[in-house]
Amino acid sequence: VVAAEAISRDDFPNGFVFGTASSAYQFEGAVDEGRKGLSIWDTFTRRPGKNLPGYLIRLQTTIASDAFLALCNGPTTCCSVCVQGESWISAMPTSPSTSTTGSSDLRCLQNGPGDVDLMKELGMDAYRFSISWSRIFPNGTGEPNQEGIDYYNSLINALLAKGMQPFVTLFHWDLPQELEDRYEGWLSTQIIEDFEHYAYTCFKAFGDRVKHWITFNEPHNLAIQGYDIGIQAPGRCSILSHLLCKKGNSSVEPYLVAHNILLSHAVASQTYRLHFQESQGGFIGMALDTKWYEPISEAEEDVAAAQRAIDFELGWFLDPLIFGRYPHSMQRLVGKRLPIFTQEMSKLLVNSLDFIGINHYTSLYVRNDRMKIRKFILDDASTDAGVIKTPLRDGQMIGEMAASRWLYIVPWGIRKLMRYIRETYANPKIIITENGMDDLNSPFTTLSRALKDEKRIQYHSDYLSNLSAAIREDGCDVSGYFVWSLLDNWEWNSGYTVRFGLYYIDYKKNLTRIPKASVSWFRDALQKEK
Ligand code: PNW
Repeated sequence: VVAAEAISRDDFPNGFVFGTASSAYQFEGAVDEGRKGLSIWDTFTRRPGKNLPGYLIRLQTTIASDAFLALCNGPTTCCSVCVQGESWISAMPTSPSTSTTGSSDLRCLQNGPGDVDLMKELGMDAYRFSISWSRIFPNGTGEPNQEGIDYYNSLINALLAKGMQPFVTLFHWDLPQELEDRYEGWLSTQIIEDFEHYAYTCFKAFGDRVKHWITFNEPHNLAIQGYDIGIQAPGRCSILSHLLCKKGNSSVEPYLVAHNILLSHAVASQTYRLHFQESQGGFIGMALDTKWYEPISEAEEDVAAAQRAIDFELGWFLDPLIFGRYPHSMQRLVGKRLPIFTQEMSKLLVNSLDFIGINHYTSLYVRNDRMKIRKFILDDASTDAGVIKTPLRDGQMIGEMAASRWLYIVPWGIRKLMRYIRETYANPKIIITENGMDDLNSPFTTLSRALKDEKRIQYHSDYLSNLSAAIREDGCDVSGYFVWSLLDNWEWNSGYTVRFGLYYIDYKKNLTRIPKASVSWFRDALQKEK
C-alpha cells in the first residue's frame, strides 16, 4: 500500500486529465423548470411505493431520520423533499447553489459559478456532466428548447472561462418520458433515430467547445437495473417479481435494450464523424461500468466463470464496439434471445469509439455456478452467465466495504482490469470516467467526523497508484481519471442515504458545500508546480 500522500501528477503522463463526474438527474434539480419535460426518472421517483428496494437495503444499516430523505414513498409532501429539484431546491433561492446564470432561469445544483470555482480550487482539469435529454427536447423529439440549450451553454462557458474542459455525457439514464410512453423507449428500434436527432442537436449546439463526448453512461447497469432487477427506471423486471415492479421480461428485454443502445451509439458516432469531427476536432466514446472479476480459485471452471462474468458485463458492449459481435460465451449461453448484428451494423459498430470510458469502483470473486438452480427457474440476464459472484474467499472479504453494499474497496482490481483491456482489445485508449466511494449519511455521524474522510483519501490514493502502475509498468493507454463525485448527491435508489462527494452537502442548510479532508488531499496531489 502506497502512503496516502504519495500521489502526484508526476505519477501520470503529461497531459493526463483529472476531473470530477456527475449526471443531470443527480445534480441539476429544477426538474420542472426551464420548460424541461418529464424524464422516466421523474416518473419513477414519484410512483407509489418508490424506493422500496432501497428502503429494504438501507434498513439493515440505518434506522434513522436522515434516511427518510430517500425512503419516503407515497405522499406528495414527502416527495417534494425526496425528488431533487422541485420545491426542495426552489425553496432555497438564496443559497449559493441556486444562483441564476445566463438568460435561463434554471436554478441548478451544478450551476452556481461557485461550484466551478470549487473544481478549479481543487486543481481539476475537467468536469464530466450529462445533458438532460428532456431539457433539450421536452417531448424527446422535435424542436429544441432554447432555455435548455442556454443552460448548458452557460455551464460550458463557465467551465472554459476557468480553463476546465467539459466532458459531456449525452445519456445518463433520464430518458424523456414521452418516448417511453410512445414506443417503450430503449425496447424499440425507433429510438435510434430520436437519439441521433438529439445527439446531432448537441454536437451542433455545443461541439465548438465540447471536445469529449460520451454517448451513453453504463448501458450494462441500465439494462440490468432497469429491465431485469427493476430497481431503477423504467422499473421493468423478471416475471417472478411483477408484484414489485412494472411488467417486463428479463429473459429478453435487457438484451434488446443493450442492442438498441449499441446501435444508437453507432449511428450517433457516424453522424459525429460525418458532420462534426473534422471541423470540431473532438472525440467520442462510451462510459462502460465494469467490476473486475477475480477467479475464486485456480480451478479451470472458476477461471472460465470469471471470464464469463467479464463477458456479460464489459464484453457485452466492448466486443460489439471493437469486434462487431457479442462475446462467444454470450452467443452460446443466451442463444436465440440474443439479438444479431447484420454485417452492415457490425461495420458501423467497429471503430465507433475514439476512447473507452470506464466506470470502475469495485471487484468481486467469481466461482462457477455448478448447480444452476436459479437458471433452472428462469433463463435471465442475471443467470445466463452461470456464475456466482461473492466478496468472500476462505472467510476473508475481498476488501473493506464502503457505504453502498456493492462497493468493496479493491485497489488492485483496477490494475488487473486495465491490463485485461489492453490485452484483449489491443491497447485501446481508456479514460476512467468514474471512480469513487461513499460514506453513510447517518444521523449518528457528527459533521466533524463526516468531514474526516480518510477512507476516501486512502481509496483514491490506492486506486490511483495502481492506475499509475498500469500505465507506467504495464503500458496501458489511460489518459484521464474522474472522481465520482465533486459533491454529495442523490444516489438513485439509495437517495440521500449515502455520500459520494469530496465536498459535504448540508442538506438542511441551503445545500452549503463544506470541504472534506479529501479536498485538501486532492489539491496537494494535483498542484502543478511541484
Ligand atoms: C454509477 N457497481 O453507478 C453511476 O454512473 C452513477 O450515476 C452513480 O451515482 C455512481 O456510479 C455511484 O453508484 C454504478 O455495482 C452503480 O459496480 C453500481 C456499480 C457501478 C456503478
